[in-house]
Amino acid sequence: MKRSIAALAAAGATVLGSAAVLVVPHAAAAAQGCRVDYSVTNQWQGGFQAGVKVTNLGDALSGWSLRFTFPDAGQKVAQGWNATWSQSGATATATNADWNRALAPGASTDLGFTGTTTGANPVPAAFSLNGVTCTGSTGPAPTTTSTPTTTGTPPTTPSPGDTPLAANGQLHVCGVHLCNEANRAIQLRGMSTHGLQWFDSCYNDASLDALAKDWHADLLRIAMYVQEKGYETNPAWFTDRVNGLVGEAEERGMYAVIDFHTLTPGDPNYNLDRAKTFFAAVAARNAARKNVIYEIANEPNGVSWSAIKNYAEQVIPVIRAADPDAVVIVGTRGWSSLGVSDGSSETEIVNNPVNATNIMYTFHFYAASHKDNYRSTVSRAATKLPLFVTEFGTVTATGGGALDQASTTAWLDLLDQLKISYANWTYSDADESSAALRPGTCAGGDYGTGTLTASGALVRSRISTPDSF
Ligand code: IDC
Repeated sequence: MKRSIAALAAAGATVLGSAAVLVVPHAAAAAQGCRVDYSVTNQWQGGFQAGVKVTNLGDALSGWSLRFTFPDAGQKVAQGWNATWSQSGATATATNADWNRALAPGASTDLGFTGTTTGANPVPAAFSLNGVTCTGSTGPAPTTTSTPTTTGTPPTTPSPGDTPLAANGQLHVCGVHLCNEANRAIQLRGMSTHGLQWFDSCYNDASLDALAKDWHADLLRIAMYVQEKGYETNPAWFTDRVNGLVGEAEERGMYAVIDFHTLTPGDPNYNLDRAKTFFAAVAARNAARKNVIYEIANEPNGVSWSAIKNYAEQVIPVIRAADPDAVVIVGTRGWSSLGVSDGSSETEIVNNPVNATNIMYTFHFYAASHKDNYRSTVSRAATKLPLFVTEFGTVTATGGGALDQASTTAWLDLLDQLKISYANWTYSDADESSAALRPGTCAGGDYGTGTLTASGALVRSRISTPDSF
């Protein structure tokens, strides 16, 4: 269901002409106008989710407030994002957040909310921006007959299944969080594979059973290197292996992050064509699965945020074309440090976000190398950006060195508090201290707790505690 409303109300002519004199009034009122694209993106018994795209068709705005009216006061905004939301009677108001305060002529910003409804059609009317009505329709007429039970397949309220996937179903981004089908903010905790080109033998029935049943992991991140003897050497094999592991995770009720593990070279655009080919294939294969999350570039480095954003805006549509509702995670500057390792910060993303919805941004840390200044960046950024720690280590950024238990604990406490999902590097028996399994484990085939390294034991003790879904 989509509704578009457009208006350009020229409030005060700016130019007056006569035969020979052109008069520009000194204090001409600003031209104002707006268009709203409102779509109900999901609906279920008693509730719905809506996306609201606001386009400024007038002069530049340095602050704005959007109002609209529901058909009756039975519809209520429950949780909104990318604006401050309030409601009085049937009228809802969304006021700009700090970072989307400025709207240049022609610029748009995407907001959204989840709402409750008593069953009537929840499409509102009478949109106005700063008091100026947004009128005229440019999109398909709204559906007026839909009810929660007749629009598509209503997502079932997850019954408290005994796996993370059964309990949560299809995930989506809600504000700065990852939410389950019931719109509850959740945190997923799990493990990352090592490079499949080197440690493929570590991912088998016994090891994945241990991960799901003994570790109680919610998540398997599938690290598919592109270079270093990875995907580029045999696209068919790697694509097939990734798809196979998505299925193995699904069978065990775990989510799967498909990690396009770019590292060297650091500019993801180097692999743009490969990424399009790969994601078109895996998104088509996994579109009907609810357990898939796409991570499009592991660790961009030596490259600007605008180059990363450009890459993301080309790869995301390829994924959406095949699998429209999956969450996509975008790597960040400076080895996915939100720019900090490059002397920058999250501000460049906040000011210039990727033009797409249902996305999150990657943050990575290695506990012995990245400490307080990185933690304060994450605390601050997490109020504005949806973050996902798709990779972290308990050791130094080389993947080796001593375990830093204090810093790891500080990090995981912070992520728990902020409900930020994470995966640990690595569920493998690599001969390096970041690996969770002792060297030789994968050849031996026993994945019991006796095979864990110090890092593995520490991370398992965190991951295996009950989830709060
Ligand atoms: C490291 C592996 C190491 C491998 C190297 C190759 O641990 O065995 O030889 O990659 O490139 C990252 C990367 C991740 C690194 C890891 C540790 O995403 O690929 O793995 N790390 O250096 N970012 C920060 C640290």
